[in-house]
This record gives sequence, structure tokens and C-alpha cells, in this order.
Amino acid sequence: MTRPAILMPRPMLPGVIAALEDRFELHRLWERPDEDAYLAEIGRRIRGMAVSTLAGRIDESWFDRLPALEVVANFGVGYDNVDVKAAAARGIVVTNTPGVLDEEVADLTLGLLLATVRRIPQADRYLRAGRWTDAPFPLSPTLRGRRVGILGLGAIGKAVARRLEAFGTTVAYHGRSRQEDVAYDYHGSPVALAAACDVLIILVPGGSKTRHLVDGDVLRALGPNGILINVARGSVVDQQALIAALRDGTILSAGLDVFENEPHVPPELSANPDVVLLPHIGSASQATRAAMGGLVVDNLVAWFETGRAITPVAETAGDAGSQG
Ligand code: 8YV
Repeated sequence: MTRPAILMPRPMLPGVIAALEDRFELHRLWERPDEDAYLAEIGRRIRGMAVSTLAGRIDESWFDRLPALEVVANFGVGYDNVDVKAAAARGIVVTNTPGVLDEEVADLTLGLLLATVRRIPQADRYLRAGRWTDAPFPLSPTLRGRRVGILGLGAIGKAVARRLEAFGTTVAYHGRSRQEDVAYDYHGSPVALAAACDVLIILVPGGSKTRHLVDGDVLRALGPNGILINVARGSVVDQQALIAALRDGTILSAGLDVFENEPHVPPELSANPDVVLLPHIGSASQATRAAMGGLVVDNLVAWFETGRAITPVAETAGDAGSQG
């Protein structure tokens, strides 16, 4: 029996490539000198895609060239890199990697929060520059007594909230709706949440619905003692408004793992010694990335063996029976 043809536009983890090569006819597009000519040659046979954000936006321009495409397996819980509406309209199932990265991203979130509040990277730079022998490192702000607002209380938000409880901070949240089984205070808008807090942690998904949800008004509500932590998507924050808010003292500081135009970081941020900046590493441990890769493979295998994906996204159908 011929094995289903899978397209991988850009390289993924070696373990993912090896596992897919075991089961499928895998096409590594990035190794082809003329990608368009290669797609014209094999595109009609491709039934599945394995993608990460490195592959760019997966939209009509791909779907048009892959008329037999059934499933797109995305490496990441966020899938704003895939046009799921266009996929759904063509009966293409999109899968993501929920569950396997929640605790890892929550750990990193707390690390970034502590690093930002207590100025840990700055202290490290201070010591390495030999300045400790001249004078002690300047005193930092504190996490003690802070009220933390979580924007987007999904699985990762809840994992962050559990950790914050252990740190003794109060937790409140805003999301599309109040969650009846949650004891944290709910606020009806991002501005209301920011006004009630002095740390705002962003954990909503990216995409057009959340674009610039955190704007100048939210930052003003967060206030001059406020700290913004973003481990979700850069698109959620109006980056120019954030740069202005940091410059003018509208908020105190920020810890950012994500940016509007990754991997490009505006010089106003990278030259600012008071913010903590990370290169999108929320889930980036060896173990968690391997688990995410495993779920990409398992989704493709399940799809082609059983006609059902394991973790289809809500916007697209999860089984072959509902393909239209
Ligand atoms: C990855 C992520 O960095 O899961 C997500 O949504 O942001 C990260 O885990 C990203 O998906 C890599 O492609």
C-alpha cells in the first residue's frame, strides 16, 4: 500500500522527521532548490502537512497548491500561524499540541516574572561587569503584596495561577466569560483587570480577535508600579504603545517572551536595560519540545489510521466523516 504523502515545508525536530519518515512518504521542502517547481510536481499527492511557525502562514496559497490536503499538524498549542477558517471551509483538519506544554510554559512565566520584578538578569550583568566590588546591587521592586491579573485563564493560565497561589500573591482574571468553577476575581474587560492589578500576565491566544487587546489604555490602567508579562503572542500587545509606556513611566517594567515581528525585536526594547527579554522559549525545554513533536506525529498517524485526529482545533472538524 502506498504511504500517505506528508509535506514538511521547514525543518522540525530530528525526532519528528525520523518518526514521520518511518510511517509516511515525507517530503522535505526546504531541501529542494526550487520549491515552487517541486510543489507543482508533487503537490497533488500531498495529504498531510507538518508545520511550525518557521513555515510562515499556512493559508490559501498553500491549500490551492495541495488539493488533496486533509490534515495540517501544527507544532504548538497556538495556531494563529494557520488560517483555520480557510482550512475549515475546505474540510481540512488542523491539529495543535495542547496539554503537553502547560506546566513548562507556566514555569517559564513565573521565572520571567521573578526575573523582571527582582531584576535578576540585571544583577547577573552587574556582577559580571565587576561592579559588585564597588557597591552592592541597587535594591529592586518586590513581588510581595502584588496583585496579579491573568488575561486568559485557560489551561496555562490556571497552571500559572496555581503557582502564584504558592507565592502568596492575589490572582484575578479576565477572559471571554466568567468561569463558575474558579474562585479568582473576574473582571469584565482588560482595562478593568489592569486597573485592579499591578502585574498583568498575558496568556490569551494570538490571532485577529486578540490583536492589540493590550493597548495604551490597558497600560495606563496598569499604572506606574505595573509590570507586564507576555508569554502568549506579540500581536496581543500594541508594541509601540508598550515602548511609549516604558519610556514615559506609564508602567514600571515588562518581561517579554514574545514580540510582534519575531525574531525581530525593536531597538527601543533591546536597548532598554530595565526590561527582561527572552527569545520565545516558553515551551522550549528538550523534554517538552519532544512531547510536542510526539503529538504532531501521533495526530498524523491517528488521522491516517483511524480517520480521527487526537487534538483537532475547535474551528475544524476532528474526523474524516465530517470532511466536506
Ligand atoms: C512554540 C508556542 O514556540 O505552543 C505555542 O503556541 O508558542 C511555542 O510552544 C511555537 O509554537 C513554535 O513553533
